[in-house]
Amino acid sequence: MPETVLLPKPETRTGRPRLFKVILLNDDFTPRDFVVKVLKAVFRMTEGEALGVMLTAHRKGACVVAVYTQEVAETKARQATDMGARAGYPLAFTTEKEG
Ligand code: NFA
Repeated sequence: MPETVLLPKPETRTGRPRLFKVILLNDDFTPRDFVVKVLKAVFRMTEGEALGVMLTAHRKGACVVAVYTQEVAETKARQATDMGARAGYPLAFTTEKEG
């Protein structure tokens, strides 16, 4: 009889988990201070860090917020995007595989 071999998930197979960037996308509608509030709440940034990331996205179109393991990156991107949606803003965070 062939036997089923259960492989560990990729994250438990290696000491170097795949990392994902969380990226903040600019839009024309979300107020600057709301973006700063979300960055501080979800990504535990100081006011100065949050202002810098918000302004970079505002000027360049997008800014890397932070790098995490895949599940953490996707959860934080969804939480941050949901905060905007609940307030009626199109604020968007995406994730992208690092390297
Ligand atoms: N561009 C938005 C504004 O001028 C601010 C913003 C910055 C929105 C970064 C989204 C991301 N109100």
